[in-house]
Amino acid sequence: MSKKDKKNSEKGGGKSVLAAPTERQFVYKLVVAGEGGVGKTTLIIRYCEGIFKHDTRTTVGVGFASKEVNLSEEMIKLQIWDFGGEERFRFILPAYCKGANAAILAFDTTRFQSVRNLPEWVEIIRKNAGNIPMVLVGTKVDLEDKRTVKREEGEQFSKKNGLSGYYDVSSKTGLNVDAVFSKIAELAFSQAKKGKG
Ligand SMILES: Nc1nc2c(ncn2[C@@H]2O[C@H](COP(=O)(O)OP(=O)(O)OP(=O)(O)O)[C@@H](O)[C@H]2O)c(=O)[nH]1
Ligand SMILES: [Mg+2]
Repeated sequence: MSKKDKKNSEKGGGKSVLAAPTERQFVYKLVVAGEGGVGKTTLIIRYCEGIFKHDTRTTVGVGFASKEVNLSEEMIKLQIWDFGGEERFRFILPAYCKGANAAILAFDTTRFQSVRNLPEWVEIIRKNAGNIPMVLVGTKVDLEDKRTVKREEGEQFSKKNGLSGYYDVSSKTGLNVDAVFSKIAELAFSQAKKGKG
């Protein structure tokens, strides 16, 4: 909020102070990052539309979605930026990190290489968005037979890199999908409050 807006809102927007207060809404920018094919777009679709889409296409550049979350009586709108994980899009991502309030970092629990590359993603985000809250997710846990990365390894990476937690997720079964985004909304909200105080 600009100084002028703040002053106006304190004065009741310069109009009648008797006007009924409108519902407050907090808008936060969330970026979702991680290697190509780990399931970022599928996770976002599962969260926003409640469906498992098995035939997503590679995200070309960056995708966008948004959803409102109700967090203990506050309306929070998440603007979700879905990063194309393929190497060829890497150069445009720093610009999209700017102003982000929180991040979801994803790797594929069936593909060890996607964990190896996590430090690069942490760096891209920290360098361009600062020290924002970040949650790590290990995707596709419904594919139990193919799993090569254990939950403990995700938890360890999260701790070691100062992230705000780890979740096993499945966009197929829906496991932890809502929980991850609720956690992100909560973290972005409390971080913003801290910044103001
Ligand atoms: N079984 C299973 N498959 C999944 C899950 N999540 C994603 N997939 C599959 O993984 C493939 C890649 O998913 P995407 O969501 O397109 O991956 P992405 O991370 O957005 O990839 P980029 O856009 O290239 O960065 C798709 O075929 C999905 O159906 C899951 O939870 N379970
Ligand atoms: Mg995608």
